[in-house]
Amino acid sequence: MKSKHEALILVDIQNDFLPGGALAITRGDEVIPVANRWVPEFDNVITTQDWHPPNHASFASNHRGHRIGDVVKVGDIDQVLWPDHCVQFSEGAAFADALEIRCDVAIFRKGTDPTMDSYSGFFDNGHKHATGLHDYLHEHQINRLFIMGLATDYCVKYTALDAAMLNFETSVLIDGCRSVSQSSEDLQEAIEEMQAAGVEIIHSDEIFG
Ligand code: VGL
Ligand code: ZN
Repeated sequence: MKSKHEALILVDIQNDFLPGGALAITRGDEVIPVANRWVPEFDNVITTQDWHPPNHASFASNHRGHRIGDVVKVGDIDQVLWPDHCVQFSEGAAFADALEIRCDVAIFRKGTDPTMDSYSGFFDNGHKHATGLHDYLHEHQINRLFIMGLATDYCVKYTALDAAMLNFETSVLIDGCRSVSQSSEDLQEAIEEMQAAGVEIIHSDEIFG
């Protein structure tokens, strides 16, 4: 690694996605040591941070008569309803304590618009508003991305799909990801969707041995 043109993107490694958190992902904490092993290998480390206002449209609590897991229309977009999570400035929205990120990490917050969710680190789900990540990568002449974090089937997948669509050479470090769905078919589907878009799926062992 250590090429100026490469970046590591750590997706949403936040307390609420870890065991005990508001939107706990099974074994989500296992991505932390993988991240800590990769961070020193990169000149450019970027994190995304799910960062919702309390009245966010993705929270079931903001839809009377609906429950977590329901799918509703928000505008013309299908929105899965989640428990309240990653509320701005809350402990749940903070990065995992054990994550060893340097103070020079670049942070891109997403999901800040109360009316629109944002799984991807690049754009909201309607592809209307950019987070600034694309401009940042362009300004820093970064063309190769390694992506890992939470969750494989949501924010990692959509970040990787947008990265490939924007013509970045994109790899997902799959051992550094965990999924919301515990179905192996759902995981396989997410992997195939990324591969079909040109994303390379790799395992840390292939690089570290
Ligand atoms: C995520 C659901 C809701 C994620 C964020 O980080 O994958 N999933 N908000
Ligand atoms: Zn969210």
